[in-house]
Amino acid sequence: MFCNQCEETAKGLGCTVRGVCGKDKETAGLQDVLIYVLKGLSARNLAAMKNGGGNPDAGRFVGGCLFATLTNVNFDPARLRDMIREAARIRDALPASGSAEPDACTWVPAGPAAIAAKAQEIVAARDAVDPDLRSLHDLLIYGLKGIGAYSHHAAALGYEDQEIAAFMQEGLAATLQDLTAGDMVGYVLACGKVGVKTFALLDAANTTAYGTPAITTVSTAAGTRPGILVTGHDLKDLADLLEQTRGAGVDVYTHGEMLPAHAYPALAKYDHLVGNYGGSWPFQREEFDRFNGPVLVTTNCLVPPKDSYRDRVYTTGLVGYAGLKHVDAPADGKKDFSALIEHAKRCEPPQDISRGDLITGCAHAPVLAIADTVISAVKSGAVKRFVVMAGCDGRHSGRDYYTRFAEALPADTVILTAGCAKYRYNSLDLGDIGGIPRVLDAGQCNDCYSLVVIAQALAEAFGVGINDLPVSYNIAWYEQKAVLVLLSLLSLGIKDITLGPRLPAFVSPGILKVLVENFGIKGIATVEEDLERMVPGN
Ligand code: FSO
Ligand code: SF4
Repeated sequence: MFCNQCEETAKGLGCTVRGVCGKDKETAGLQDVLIYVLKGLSARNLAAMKNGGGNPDAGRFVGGCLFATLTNVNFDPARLRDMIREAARIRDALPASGSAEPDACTWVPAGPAAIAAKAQEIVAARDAVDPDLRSLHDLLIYGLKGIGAYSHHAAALGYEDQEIAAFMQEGLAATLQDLTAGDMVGYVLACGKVGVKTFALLDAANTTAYGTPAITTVSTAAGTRPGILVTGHDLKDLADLLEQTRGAGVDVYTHGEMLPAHAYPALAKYDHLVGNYGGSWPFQREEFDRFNGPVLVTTNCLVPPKDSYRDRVYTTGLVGYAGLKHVDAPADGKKDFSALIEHAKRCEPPQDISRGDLITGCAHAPVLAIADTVISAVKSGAVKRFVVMAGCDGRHSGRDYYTRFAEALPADTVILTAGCAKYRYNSLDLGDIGGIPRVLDAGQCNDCYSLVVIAQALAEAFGVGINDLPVSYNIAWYEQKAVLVLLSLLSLGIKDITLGPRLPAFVSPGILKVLVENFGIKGIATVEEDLERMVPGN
């Protein structure tokens, strides 16, 4: 196996024996083969569409499969094998696009041995590719995985966009062609642009379905009734579960990236959505243990479970892990959570691990509603700088850098955040500036879109360019959705982003040079050095 797609990749180079995330060799190979067949499917479908035919539903399928290969989503070989078979079936139902089709368009996943051999071949073929070109291929594929994930969430709420669906297929098919590094740079930047479009689509889907978020205080205290913990990013799963648990005598708690759900009126209206439990995904093994009740995992990040709570974990959607219970989506889309709800009733209430109240819901609409206050605070000098500290959390102890950085920021700075990186500092008592919380949490990682909308509105209000605002970027990344966030920020022309805790292993020295020279990307150093650079004269 070879996988280098996340920040925690072995030795900062690549996982070759077993993933640090827990992904084994077989699963890694199946994910590689799935991407390979998706490339062939995409090439065929694009050719067919050019001729007025094609499969209009292929984009949705491709997006879902890309999502399944994202870090910490699907560890289940049987499910991945089914996806490979289905991808080949959809591909083979399309007309061949000529005699010189690439192998990805015609190769047949005849059985486990053929798939395993193909997986080995795919890894070996990487060595033959120029390192910079390979780096651009990786960057594109990982950005596409982000698009696949976010477009899947939007599609669950009925929001689809043919341009986004087509771009996923164009990007995949591009990696089969003999393109120059320059061409591939074009695709990578286009991926960022389509990323912005995807974020906007999901924002529209979420706010239409669940209302405009409001700045909300969320309790982290445990109640006295049995509970169900919902983790991941899928708001629809949470909404359906809340409806099905009405009057059932159990409480529902959010975990990790579900925290912003409390800010949506159509979700907050349920009295039995009582609070947020625990922190970010890397701490789930201790927290799920202490929760005592069932846990519904709607998306990443799933960490291989401990035996002590394994029977209480239910996966759904694209999440998979052999041996865990899975809640399927039937054809009518209505998931049945009754087994999980009955399970909860037999459980003890959660142990209390509260960390005080948390503030969330600082999305573009509620923040722009107080734009006058924010603008006056900047003009008066009460707010000297905004620091965007969005992105992911992770396991490594070095991530305490972000806690120390947040603590060291001067009292006249405001943190803008989204994603699970915030758990490193959202329970610190950083106070407010004239009523503006010093940590403005826009929501999930996809709500980085809100941060962009806020920055664009501020730039317009002050009549300056986006890079001339008193805003610094100190982004933490872990998996491929954060790669898409980064590409989207670059596509908007945002410069001088600091990225950490480690730079991506898949960025070659040559491509890093391009990113540094054209966009001013930097890695983190010490808190003191970075503070001096990002908040000059603090
Ligand atoms: Fe966190 Fe995991 Fe949202 Fe990522 S839960 S790390 S960017 O998958 O998705 O922020
Ligand atoms: Fe390794 Fe990350 Fe890939 Fe898992 S997702 S195998 S930890 S690089």
